[in-house]
Amino acid sequence: MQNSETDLVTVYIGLGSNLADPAEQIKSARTAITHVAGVKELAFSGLYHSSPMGPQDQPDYVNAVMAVETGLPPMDLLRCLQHIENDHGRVRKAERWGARTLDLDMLIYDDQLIELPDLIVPHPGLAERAFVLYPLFEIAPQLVVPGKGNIADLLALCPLDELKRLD
Ligand code: PH2
Ligand code: MG
Ligand code: MG
Repeated sequence: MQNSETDLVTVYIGLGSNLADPAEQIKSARTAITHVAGVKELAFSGLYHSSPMGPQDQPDYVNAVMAVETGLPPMDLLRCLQHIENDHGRVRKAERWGARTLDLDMLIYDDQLIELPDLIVPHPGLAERAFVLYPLFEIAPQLVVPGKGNIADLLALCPLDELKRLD
């Protein structure tokens, strides 16, 4: 069932960048997301410095998590996020987990479990990634991740790695 305009849900979005002034990419993406019609910012975490997951011959990342309220259905919101990635010079390459100017991942969409060819929610890597869990916990310490459990429990099982909050 699709959401009507009056049926608003909370969505968590993971932001990441490791090219072309990552902190500025994240801040600019925040502004762009806030300007999408039908999307309202609820919360934005601090910026976190993280070592790369995947290929190690790439720069460190800046990561953050944002909560928004929206009536947009998941695939419509995904298309908007992909559009913003493209506007930030995102070049899609074959290498998995390679460097990128901007990555916007839909982490959680309301209480839904979504398994579509182009969209799996909650994000499959969420529970294993310190650079997602810690900023998510910062803005939603009481969150229950659909199908996965309490954020605090997930966090307790996830090593901090080299994650550092930037101020
Ligand atoms: N994103 C990736 C690959 N590796 N590493 C960190 N630290 N942060 C990311 O956001 C990240 C990554 C592909 O989406
Ligand atoms: Mg990603
Ligand atoms: Mg992505």
